[in-house]
Amino acid sequence: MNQPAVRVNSWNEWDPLREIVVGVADNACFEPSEPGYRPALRDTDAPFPTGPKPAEMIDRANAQLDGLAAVLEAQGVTVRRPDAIDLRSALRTPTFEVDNQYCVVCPRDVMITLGNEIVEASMSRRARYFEYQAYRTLVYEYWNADPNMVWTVAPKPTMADSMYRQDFWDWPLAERHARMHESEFCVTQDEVVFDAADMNRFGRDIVVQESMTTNRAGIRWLKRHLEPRGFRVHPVHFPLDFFPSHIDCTFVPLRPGLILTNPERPLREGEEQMFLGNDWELVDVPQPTSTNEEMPRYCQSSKWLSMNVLSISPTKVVCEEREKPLQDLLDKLGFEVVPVPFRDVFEYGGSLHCATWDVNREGTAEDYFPDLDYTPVV
Ligand code: ABU
Repeated sequence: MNQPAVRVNSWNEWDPLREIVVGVADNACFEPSEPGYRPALRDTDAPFPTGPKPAEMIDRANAQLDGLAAVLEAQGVTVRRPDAIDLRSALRTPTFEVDNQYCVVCPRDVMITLGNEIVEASMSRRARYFEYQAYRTLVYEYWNADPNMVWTVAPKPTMADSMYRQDFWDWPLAERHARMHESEFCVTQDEVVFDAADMNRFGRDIVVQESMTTNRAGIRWLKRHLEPRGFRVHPVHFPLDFFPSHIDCTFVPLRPGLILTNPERPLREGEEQMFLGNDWELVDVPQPTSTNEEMPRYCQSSKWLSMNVLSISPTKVVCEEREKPLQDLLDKLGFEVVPVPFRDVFEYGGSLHCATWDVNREGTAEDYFPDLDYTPVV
């Protein structure tokens, strides 16, 4: 069968899904400690493991990733997979060295589709600098097949020691609380730094979280790049999240007019106005079924992976199978819920939204914020 000419088209997080990439756990390693990241065990001060992950852990994660792929295919969605690249060798670049890479389980962190454009993020961590390579076969395929597809690679930062604020990791919680409105984290403001998963897509409006993985220079780059293409880019902040990284466990749009919100991470005062003033409802999710302490042993993400759901359409959502309180809320809000087991994937940095990257959804560039007062960068 001939493939349609338009292969790359996705404007938001909820339109009916046609084609998606699901990550793979092959060759995954424990994430190394580096200036932009300090993995730690939850239950002990023992050192975090290093090097390749054991085969049985990888097999368990792959079984759940394959399970998600099968569920999506049964829903009529085309599922693609990244290349299983070598992640186990040490890297040495002119500006940094790292013992091994991490994994290619979470395409959402690296790749984003903005209409007919695919953007490869700059990334913020050394062990993830070359992760884009796992997606290049797919990107070339889309680029060769779709004459309207635009492919953009964001500037690569040095990831040299000077790009990071190392004392960040030692700030006591009281100091973090006192500094919570400063939005200064482990990356400095000198270079363009962003992970793709700090963005939500709402048609022509892109919301981007300032975080440990996205700095103000990164947001400036996104504005200058996207505004001439008709997008409006809105920085947002969640000051009570002292270690913010990726917006999709904090602020999750599910259909026009509805965003799931994290009750422990409210928006900075005033930032909710853009949404409330345009008839969007912000609905707090229930507490997750696990506390942070009960999350899988090597998982570095928070309990709020519970709300890291994936929309198949504006009426159908894939949700982790244990998260019954959230499933009940989604049901009350009128969604059909597709439960999927996914906890064995958590230690690879995410849940259902993180582990996917939608390349094609039905729909076009809509304006969901008609009453917005917006001044583009000059
Ligand atoms: N990669 C998403 C993790 C976000 C969180 O831990 O809340």
